[in-house]
Amino acid sequence: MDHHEQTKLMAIAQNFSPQQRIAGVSPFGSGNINDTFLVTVGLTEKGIETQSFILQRLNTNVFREPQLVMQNMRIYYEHVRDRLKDIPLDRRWIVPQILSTHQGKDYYQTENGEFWRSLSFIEDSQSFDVMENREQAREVGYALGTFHHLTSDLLPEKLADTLEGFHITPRYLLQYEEVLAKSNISRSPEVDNCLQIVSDRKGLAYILEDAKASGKLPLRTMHGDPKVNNILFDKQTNLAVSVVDLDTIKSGLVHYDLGDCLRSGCNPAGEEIENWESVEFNTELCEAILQGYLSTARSFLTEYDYDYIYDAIRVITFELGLRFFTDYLAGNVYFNVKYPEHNLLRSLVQFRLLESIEAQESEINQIIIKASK
Ligand code: ADP
Ligand code: GN1
Ligand code: MG
Repeated sequence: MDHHEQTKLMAIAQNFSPQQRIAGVSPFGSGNINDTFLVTVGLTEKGIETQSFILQRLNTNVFREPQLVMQNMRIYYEHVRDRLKDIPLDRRWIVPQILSTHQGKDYYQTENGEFWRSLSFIEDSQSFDVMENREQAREVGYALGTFHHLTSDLLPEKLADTLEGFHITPRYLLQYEEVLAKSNISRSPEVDNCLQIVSDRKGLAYILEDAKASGKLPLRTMHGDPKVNNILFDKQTNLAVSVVDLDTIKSGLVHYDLGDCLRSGCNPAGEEIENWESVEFNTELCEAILQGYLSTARSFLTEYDYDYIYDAIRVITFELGLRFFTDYLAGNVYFNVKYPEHNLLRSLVQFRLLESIEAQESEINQIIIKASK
């Protein structure tokens, strides 16, 4: 980050902390959508750094109505805060707080339309891009189950839809077909592989939406983006302490959430690995995530919910592969990329993960049956 950028970010950060001297701003985390920074604040004249907060530039190309994102976050925050006051959890559990500007607003907009917000920093925590062992995997399952448990009485219709079509898999298929028809992408074995995988599996796109339409799966409050690096772990205890990245909370199927947690948590090679052919779905981690999830989510799940867990894993993996591939074909307009083929590589990873899930269908189903008992 150059000096000019640093000065600009410090001035923006100052709006969220008018009384204190901003000591520094540095890039933080590894998200694909927003730009995240850690701000350090010097509380004394000498500027000893004693506090931090998170500063984020919302991607307004993705979130066209960012005020609605903040409205949802506030509804969520207040709901969960009140619930935890009544029935606290038996562990450290933190809901990121929205910091107000000195004008009392939940966000700050620059003259050129950039949309900034700040959140309290969850101290002594860290996130992981991949799960390294069963204990961690169990914890991400617990964290998602806790999120669903704490929002099970938050009426989903109170939440605005901040990203139309998000996790409506048939919509992504339609978009893919439109983009493909216009694209003049050069063919390669990798591109052909992706084209074939999508063409063989179009039916997958309808499984969860059909279950929703027929009333088998109800609408609930969902997180929308519970991949493993959106779960924070306490550095001292190694226990999950928070769920972050709350931009996509909305009314939907919790299956997309559980599927997303499993597809990201059971891929120890990670989403960004170059050697995509080595990607495998790890069933031991799957078992641990499900055990953690069901330890808190069992109370509100129905018989049908269990029936669709396997489908949820393959549908969301297919959906994400399709989203990355479509974005590659469209010229990388949605996900942040580091080089032009980045989204192609990401889609190959997800599609290989999907093949591994399909190859282990009966084993995964056994794990689901065992965990549900
Ligand atoms: P993106 O939408 O780009 O993924 P996130 O909101 O997930 O942005 O933030 C990126 C990363 O920053 C997260 O994966 C997490 O590691 C870290 N992070 C976000 N919010 C907080 C917070 N309040 N406290 C500590 N770390 C955070
Ligand atoms: C994006 O923001 P981030 O990096 O946590 C994306 C998710 C994808 C994920 C894949 C709003 O999540 O849907 O599953 O990338 N978020 C949005 O890494 O599109
Ligand atoms: Mg994130």
